[in-house]
Parts: sequence; structure tokens; C-alpha cells
Amino acid sequence: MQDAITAVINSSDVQGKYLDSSALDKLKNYFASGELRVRAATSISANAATIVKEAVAKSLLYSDVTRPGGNMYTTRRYAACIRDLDYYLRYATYAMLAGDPSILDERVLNGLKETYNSLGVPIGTTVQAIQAMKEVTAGLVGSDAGKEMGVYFDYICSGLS
Ligand SMILES: CCC1=C(C)/C(=C/C2=NC(=C\c3[nH]c(/C=C4\NC(=O)[C@H](C)[C@H]4CC)c(C)c3CCC(=O)O)/C(CCC(=O)O)=C2C)NC1=O
Repeated sequence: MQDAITAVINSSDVQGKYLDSSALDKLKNYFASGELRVRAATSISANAATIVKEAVAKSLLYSDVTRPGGNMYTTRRYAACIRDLDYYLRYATYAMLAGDPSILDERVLNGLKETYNSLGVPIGTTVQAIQAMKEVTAGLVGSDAGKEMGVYFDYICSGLS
């Protein structure tokens, strides 16, 4: 796993250089947004269950996936879906804190699309639910932190698509 600091340092190290001004600017922005990131993570962790619940209500409830024959039908599969959304929220929050998406590649997206395809989990519907979670989260943390979380929700969606 990488974060905004190690990303910048690794790329300077590969070139055998001190940090140039664009690298230093990246770090400056990251440090300046530190409090925003921590505040957002605190409020997301305190409200995670509500965020998931509202996103499900907005995007999945009473749709075809929850009816007989749908992939969320039966309690076991419904619970698996909620659990997956909870993973996406938690890992997007980690990535937002780190300011870097590498944790998503390593711990979430690796092999996920293949797993979903083999189990018939509908990817388009999952992306809709993640987008709903993005909106609900932005409503909770405000637009600046919401935009930053949005980067990582979108990263998960493009990794799945
Ligand atoms: C931390 C990283 C991580 C991720 C991301 C993860 C995802 C993940 N989701 C799974 C299943 C599943 N995922 C869903 C999800 C959905 N079905 C829908 O219709 C909805 C659109 C959607 C929710 C938004 C469902 C229903 C299953 C169970 C499918 C089945 O067993 O038939 C499975 C198969 C094994 C299992 O059932 O537990 C994995 C590995 N596991 C992990 O360890």
C-alpha cells in the first residue's frame, strides 16, 4: 500500500532526485487537507451503517435485484451485498486518508470483477449503489471532503467496469 507521501518520494527516488516543485506542491496540498481528511473519516466511521442503508434505499430497494430471481434475493445474498458496500465504504475511506488509491487495487479490486461475473453479481447495479453511496457520503461530510471521497468511489467503479 502506498500513500500520497510515499508515492511522491518513490517517484523522486526512481529519478535519483530531491523533490521538485510539483512534487512539493503535491505534498503541500496533501498536508493542507489533512484535517479535512481526518474529520471526514471520523464522521464516515461514526455513520457507516446509515450511509450504507440510505444508499441501498436510494438505489436497490424494490428494484429487480431484490425480487425473486434477482442477485440480492434471499437473506444470505442480501447480506453479502450490504457487506460488500460496507467494504467499499471502508476501503474508500482508507484510500481518502492515504490520498492514494493503491490500497483499493491491492485489497478490493484484485480479482473482484471475475468473482462478480462468476457469481452473476450485476456490475452495473453495483456501480449504481456505489454512486448512491458517493452522494449520501457527500451529503454527510460536505462538498470538499465529498469530492475527495468521490475520487475513490469512482476508482472502485472503474475498476469493476
Ligand atoms: C474486502 C474485499 C472484498 C470484497 C470487495 C469482496 C466481495 C465479494 N462479494 C461476494 C459475493 C456477493 N456480492 C453480492 C453483491 C451484490 N449483489 C447484487 O445484486 C447487488 C447489486 C450487489 C451489492 C451492491 C452478492 C449478492 C454476493 C453473493 C453471491 C452469491 O453467493 O450468490 C464474494 C464471493 C464470496 C462471498 O459470498 O463472500 C466476494 C469475494 N470480498 C472481499 O473480501
